[in-house]
Amino acid sequence: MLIDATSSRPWLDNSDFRLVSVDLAELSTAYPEPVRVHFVGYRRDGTMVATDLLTDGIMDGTGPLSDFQTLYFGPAFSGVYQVQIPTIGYALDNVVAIHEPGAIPLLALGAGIFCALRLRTRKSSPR
Ligand SMILES: [Ca+2]
Repeated sequence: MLIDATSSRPWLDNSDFRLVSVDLAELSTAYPEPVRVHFVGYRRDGTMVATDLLTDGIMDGTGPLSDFQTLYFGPAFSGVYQVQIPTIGYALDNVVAIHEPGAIPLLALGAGIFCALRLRTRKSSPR
């Protein structure tokens, strides 16, 4: 589940985001080795960002929940709209992300404020 860090609610729209953290665990006690999970983020300008997160390799319980650990992404993992995880053999939960409004809505907001200020200036200036 993708969780918006600012509201703690599930997040399902198509906006840009920054990945903050993820809970990862080894898949099975049959393979008690650390797992390197590769994440690739895609930005709308065509650039990508990638990182590897490594689990602790500790199978510290009989159930899967106690084997999860929270791992964090760096600040570079921002401005992405899609993430792929081309790794097999791990368990994942609680993906935390922060919504990052796109540049286009911000430009539209800036243009709206500029037009409103010009209209206000025009109305208040003497003729
Ligand atoms: Ca573990």
